[in-house]
Amino acid sequence: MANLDNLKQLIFEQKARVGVIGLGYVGLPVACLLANAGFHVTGVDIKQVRVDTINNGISPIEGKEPGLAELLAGVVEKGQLIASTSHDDLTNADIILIDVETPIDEQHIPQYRALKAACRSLGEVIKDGALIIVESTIAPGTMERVVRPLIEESSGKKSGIEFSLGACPERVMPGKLLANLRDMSRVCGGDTPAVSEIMVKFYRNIVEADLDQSDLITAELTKTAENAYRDVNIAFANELALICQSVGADFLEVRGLVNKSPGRNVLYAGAGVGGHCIPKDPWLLAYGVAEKKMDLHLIPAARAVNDSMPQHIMDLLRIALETFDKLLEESKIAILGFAYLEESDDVRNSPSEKLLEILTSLNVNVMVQDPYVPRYQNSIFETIKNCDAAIIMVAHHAYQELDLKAIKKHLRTPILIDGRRVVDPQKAREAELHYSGIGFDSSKL
Ligand code: SAJ
Repeated sequence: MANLDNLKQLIFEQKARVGVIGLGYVGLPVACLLANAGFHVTGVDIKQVRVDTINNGISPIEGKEPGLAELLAGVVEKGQLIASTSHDDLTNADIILIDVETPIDEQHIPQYRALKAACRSLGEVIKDGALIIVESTIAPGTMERVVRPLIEESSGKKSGIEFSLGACPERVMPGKLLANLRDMSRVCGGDTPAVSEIMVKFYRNIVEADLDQSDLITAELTKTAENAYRDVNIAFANELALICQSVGADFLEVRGLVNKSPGRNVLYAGAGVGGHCIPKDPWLLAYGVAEKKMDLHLIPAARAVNDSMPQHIMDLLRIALETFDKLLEESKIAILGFAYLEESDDVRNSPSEKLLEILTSLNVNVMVQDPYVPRYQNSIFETIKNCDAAIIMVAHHAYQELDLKAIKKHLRTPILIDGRRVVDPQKAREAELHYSGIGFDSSKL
């Protein structure tokens, strides 16, 4: 059994030397917070430019991250945080966090290239007694099937004896990285109860919220399940919206009335589900149980519903164009909103990207506008000028107070498709726009 007393003392005295592999939007903030708490932190990343930027005291993270740039400059200045491209700089590390990407491929299979490379490189340099904690979101069972064997193989050491393992999935959202790290509870999944106890002591230096002790599989399951849960709930809202649309009801009215019933909380239907977590984590969860030959139904079905929403936007567009005897192929279409989330510049897995792909594949002339995405920051009116439809794909504030009369004047054909239900259908009608929205039957206007 690993002797954890020494590690416990080092953590208590804040003398434990910390390593963080992967200095992205998760690894870098956690490295800065731990350095600021008093630990000496060595961050390792494969990108030399990113390492150099950090060692110059500058944050390479895009987008607004309150407090991160100042925090990073301070800990680098004090020599508490050093970045490197070499895992050799982790030979003295007592605790190493792994924060690398864990994407899925087209067949929804996890791509662990970065994770495996980190485990192999780390294994070659770790010292006896090191604690390795994976913070990346991984499929249940990955610690057993991938992390443990790779580190044992590359280090020649025995886990639980010469090194310890933990899983502590991150719960951060772009734009609130430091706040989330401090304020969101975390599961400290240890290989043994003694390890999870040490993890709590370690994370208490930066986390003010609950730190829940558990084991490896529970930590892996919790993170993937919490995002699968959200995906299924969004899919329910989307399917209910399509039901409302088909029978002539308004989804927003039905949603409000359903949510008056105790214990109900129908989310918002929309043009689709994007981002770096929700579209991926349900597949990580499913992959984790694939070898158990469990037939999952709800989780894959929810993914299919959410992935189909851009096609429903296409259906609304075709119906609206037919009303004006317009052929899609001869039309010019404006997409308003390209980020995956309102008030964000993050475009990962954006439903707008899917819609753009569909329209482009049909040789439709498409214009795009998004106040937060640099390449699409032209004005709304420039974008929609002489277009045959304007499609709202993201609930940016800029689209919630549109001058509908001016919109109508700039469009060649007065069609407004509301993928996030941010425009009042009556006001659209008063502005003589043909309004269609997800979960709304425009024939009712
Ligand atoms: N969406 C809907 N309807 C909804 C809510 C979201 O269509 O009712 C869409 C959004 O437009 C977006 C996608 O789903 O395209 C994801 O939105 P999100 O609000 O879930 O935001 P994310 O992707 O940043 O999710 C993160 C997750 N946090 C972490 O992984 C740490 C998720 O677990 C959180 O629940 C979510 O933030 C949150 O609550 O803000």
